[in-house]
Amino acid sequence: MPDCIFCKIIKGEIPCTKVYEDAAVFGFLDIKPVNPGHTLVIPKKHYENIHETPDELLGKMAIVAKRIADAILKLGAKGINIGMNNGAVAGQSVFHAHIHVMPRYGKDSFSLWVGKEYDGSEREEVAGKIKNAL
Ligand code: DGP
Repeated sequence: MPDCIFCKIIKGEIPCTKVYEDAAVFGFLDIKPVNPGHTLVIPKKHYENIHETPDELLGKMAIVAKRIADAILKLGAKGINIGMNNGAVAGQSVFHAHIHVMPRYGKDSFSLWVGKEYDGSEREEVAGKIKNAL
């Protein structure tokens, strides 16, 4: 994709700090890390999000994300958040699929969502709809 920042990074047209590369998957440090070591794992081929990414490739990305998370833990992180934003409304700002691997140390600016309550039969209804849509 000519205008994609991450495609340009893979092609070497934009510099990055690479931590991993194989035939299909690329890993590099996020320019705005939650904490040092925050890594983005991306497919070399352009897919916009999780929905477009073929299952086998997504599996390879997940395995690389786990390996990087294992390495970061060995270096002293106390935990790891793995995240993927899909769609602008979900916070995706770069539309080339990527998994965030985020080291956690206990004190940082990262905040998790606050859950809300279901109304009446809503929980069963939504579960039924999801099961039917699978
Ligand atoms: P998201 O909001 O999930 O689409 O995350 C995109 C991430 O990409 C964001 O945390 C910042 C990072 N990012 C954006 N542009 C660049 C870049 O040019 N280089 C690097 N290393 N990271 C970038």
